[in-house]
Amino acid sequence: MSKFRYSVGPWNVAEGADVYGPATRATIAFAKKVETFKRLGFDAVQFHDDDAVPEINGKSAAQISAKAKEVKKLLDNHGMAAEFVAPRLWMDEHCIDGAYTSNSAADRKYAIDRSLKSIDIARELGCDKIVLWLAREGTSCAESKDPVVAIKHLVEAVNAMLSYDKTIKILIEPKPNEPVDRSYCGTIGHVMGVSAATVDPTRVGGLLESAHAILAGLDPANEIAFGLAMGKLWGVHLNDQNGLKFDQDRSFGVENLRQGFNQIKVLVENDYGKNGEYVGLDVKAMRTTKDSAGYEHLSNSLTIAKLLEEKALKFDYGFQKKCVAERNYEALEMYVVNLLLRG
Ligand code: XUL
Ligand code: MN
Repeated sequence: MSKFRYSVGPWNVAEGADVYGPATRATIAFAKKVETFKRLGFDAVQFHDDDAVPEINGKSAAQISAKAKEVKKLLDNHGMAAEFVAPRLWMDEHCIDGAYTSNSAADRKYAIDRSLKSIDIARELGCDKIVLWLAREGTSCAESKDPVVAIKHLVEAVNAMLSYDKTIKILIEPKPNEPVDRSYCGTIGHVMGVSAATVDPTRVGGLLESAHAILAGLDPANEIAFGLAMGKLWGVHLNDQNGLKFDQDRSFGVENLRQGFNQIKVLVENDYGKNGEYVGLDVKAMRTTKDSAGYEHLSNSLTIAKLLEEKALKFDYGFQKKCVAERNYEALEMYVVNLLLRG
């Protein structure tokens, strides 16, 4: 029995298109995905704003609210909660040069207005978390933006959200690159810096994605630990990543099992979830996957996470202490490998 509640986004079941080739799987309707997520053992759905309210730009406030209410009803019918809403700014024509850090004042305003709409949607869905994946906040041409001004614009945008709704929480999801080459907010440490600079740091925290930490050359378990130590780890996107390349969103634990174990271990040790946080997955099926296996990356990730949870609970802290006292980390390391391989 897992001590965690798990969440997943509708984009985690996709058609398999990549930048070099078209879709390889059929589209599945949102309602069908929610039903299947529930059956697989998930408790909550993660949303982009336009996952909940498609074609958001053309809709009035009343239309947005009506559509969000419909989605809430669907979630209720399946006994599912909404974990967060994330404005999908990177897809919009106004955000070609970034959103909150765009060089265009009009486009920065668009980005903030749309983020406030995400807050309205979150309220309708019954959740109090907004996730900001800062996809295009940075540069590919380094000299195209004043980085100091841009980072201050980022803080101003978060302040605008905090002032709009006095109880909303903002979770920044850091990523060092992709789609931009140089991100302004690449690690959980950067997130803490932005948080401290806002008008209400108590409502600005982080969501750590394993693959993003690996892309920054960092250990995801330590990044999770940093957020936990600051009391600001309010979400995670567990997945895996084979080294420094494009963002792979592999199934959790399939590339580096020990690293996966240590992420679960630090979450278990610190009673993550005690304030209602979910263990989110952000995993993608391989393009080669057939329709018939279109959810297996999710069920596999869940199984691996739960098995690692069992391993974390079995971890022998007495033996660990002995190894530390003797400074025999060779023995400790072998113990961990044996725990993972033999049980
Ligand atoms: C992108 C990524 C996003 C966010 C949600 O790398 O992880 O899916 O998690 O906007
Ligand atoms: Mn993510």
